[in-house]
Amino acid sequence: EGRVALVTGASRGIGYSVALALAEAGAHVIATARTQGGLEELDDAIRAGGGSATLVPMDLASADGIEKLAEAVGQRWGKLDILIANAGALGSLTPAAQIPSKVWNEVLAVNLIAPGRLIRAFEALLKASDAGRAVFTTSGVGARRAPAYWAAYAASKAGLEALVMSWSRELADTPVRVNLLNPGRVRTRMRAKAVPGEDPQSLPHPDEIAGDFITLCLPGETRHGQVVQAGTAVSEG
Ligand code: NJP
Repeated sequence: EGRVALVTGASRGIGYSVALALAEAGAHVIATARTQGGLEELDDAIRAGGGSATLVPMDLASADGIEKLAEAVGQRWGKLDILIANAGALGSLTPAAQIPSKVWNEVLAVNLIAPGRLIRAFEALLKASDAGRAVFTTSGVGARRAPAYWAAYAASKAGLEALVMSWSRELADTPVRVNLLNPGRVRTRMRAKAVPGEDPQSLPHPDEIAGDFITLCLPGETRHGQVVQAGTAVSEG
């Protein structure tokens, strides 16, 4: 109750479900993504459940959207209780030697640089909360498991983990708790693009893993600087 949560990648998939679950738990949700229609659908669902949201259509790769958002959040609430940095881009699965610059730019901008800019823009507001919580959506694909043709995505998630681990150490003596969550395989548009032909019904729905994000955001949560595996997940991401 009374908590303010920012969720990136809230227009569909995992972010949509996490945003809805946070609103159901009483948080005011600031929902961001590029697709207005998805955000509006989320807003309708949150309102139907008696919750409230602020929609911020934004390309995370754009020049100063994150910084402007932090300024607006600071002016309105003076704090941020929960940051869910979840937006992700798969790019295209391509031999490493043939990854187009456009793909490198998108994948690194969304998966690595945007989380870095979220950290820069929101650290002070998370510290202004009495129990600031940040959860970054990572993947089973990264430095330790980098399948052929996944080079750009794997490199971006490996970088994300290094970024968040390093930042978590800087915050060790503050009340802010920072973790990464590996959702495992989840029934979303990204998964369908990554593994065409897979039966979607064999995968958990995003609603089934939203609770794992919520748990990491509870004021009593003590985990910090960890890569947490979603409960229903199988070992491969
Ligand atoms: O994917 P999808 P998921 N600016 O494609 C947003 C990780 N993960 O829910 O802008 C702003 O349904 C996009 O919004 P829009 C994965 O790496 C998943 O599966 O409207 N937002 C949408 O809301 C990612 O970090 C699986 O297109 C941008 C969201 O991101 C996270 O889970 C396995 C954007 C993507 O929704 C959520 O992915 C795994 C931009 N430039 C890790 N680009 C899995 N599903 O199995 C994208 O290991 N978004």
